[in-house]
Amino acid sequence: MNMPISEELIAEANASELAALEDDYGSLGRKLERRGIGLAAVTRRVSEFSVAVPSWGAGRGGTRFAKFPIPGEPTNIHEKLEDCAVINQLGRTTPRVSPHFPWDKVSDYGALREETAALGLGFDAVNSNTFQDQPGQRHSYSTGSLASGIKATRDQAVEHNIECIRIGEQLGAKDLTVWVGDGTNFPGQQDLARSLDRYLDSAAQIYKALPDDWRMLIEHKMFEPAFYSTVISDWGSSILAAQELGPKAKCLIDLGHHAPNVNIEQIVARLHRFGKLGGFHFNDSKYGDDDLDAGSINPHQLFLVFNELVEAELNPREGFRPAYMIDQSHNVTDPIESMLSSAETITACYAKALLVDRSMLHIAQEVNDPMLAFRTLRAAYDLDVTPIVAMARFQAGGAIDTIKTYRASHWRARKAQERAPVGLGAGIV
Ligand code: LRH
Ligand code: MN
Repeated sequence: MNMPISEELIAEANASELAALEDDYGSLGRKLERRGIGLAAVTRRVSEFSVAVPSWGAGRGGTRFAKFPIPGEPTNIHEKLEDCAVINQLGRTTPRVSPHFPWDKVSDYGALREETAALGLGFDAVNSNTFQDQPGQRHSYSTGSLASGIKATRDQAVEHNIECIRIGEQLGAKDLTVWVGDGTNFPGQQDLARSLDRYLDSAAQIYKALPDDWRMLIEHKMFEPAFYSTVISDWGSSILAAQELGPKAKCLIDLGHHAPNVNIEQIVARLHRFGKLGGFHFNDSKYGDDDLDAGSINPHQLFLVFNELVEAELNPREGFRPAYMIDQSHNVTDPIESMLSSAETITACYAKALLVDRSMLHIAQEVNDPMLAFRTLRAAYDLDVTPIVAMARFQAGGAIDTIKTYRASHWRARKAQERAPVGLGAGIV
């Protein structure tokens, strides 16, 4: 494997951090021992955790107003994979990349799979795109895609999704994520029931094309780009569609796709209860689908989501294999730093959820002692688990301080010498 960052540089950086890490790790171990928890076992569980990075997150993102590129940002899938390899080499929790088509289209997917493996990476869920028109496209998605009132447009969208499955098979992926922006901006613009029926008919054709061991992950979103109604607007529409389609159809929760203050952790529990919890797009938001760094605004919510996931791990439903992926838009940071930071925050929330005294929690719930139940959860949330996450990373060959080591590598400055400048523009990519 050709690792992008020199192992010597990582070893040198770790050498100055290790003593402090061992001291913090030791004292946390003593604290957990007093709670009857073995630190080594938790560290092992944490080292088995991983989350996929979005290929589109390797570049700077933007809004409808503007995008501010940085020198040395990736300009194609090959450069995006290089940067994803940097994130995995330093952080050791992101061994898979979730690609998006046609943004990541190439002529030889076999070669792309080998190139990716040589970087120590694999592929997670593939994403289709029927929310933008491509040059030379026959039917515009301005009227929608899978739910469009125009049959030729629906057929084109179905065809594209099936093409994504075929590409994904060559890349070794096992999931297709389907998010459509289909909806309306005016009351009356489309019949709300017939729109869903058209979506279900199109989705059923995609479902039929899924290989036996594949899943279709339906991603709901409350609004944007449509601002009056969205065909798959919430978890209710998503689970009904997934139940209608069949066992290979599951629901994907993008944390930013809900109204402010929606209890997302309860949606996790509900989808799991009915065996339809398929995966996540982790990010954070304060207002809309802000695609901010995971846990940067509301880390407690992310912890509560993982609290439900650990409960789900303890009570698995058939086919329980949630796909964990990041989906963020890095408008003001170096994308590599944001994904290093987000992967650590997500892993830390999982670690905290593992440290909840579940028997105490369940007793408190049984005896209706809300304060004891809340304090039991909070006791885990208040723990500083960074020594666990850093030790797991260090033991896997990663950097103890990922961002400090990344900056010491001067990766971005080096890439600014090699890579073509990215043009000004607007939009997410
Ligand atoms: C839609 C979404 C979806 C992706 C896109 C890049 O808001 O979350 O998951 O296809 O962002
Ligand atoms: Mn998403």
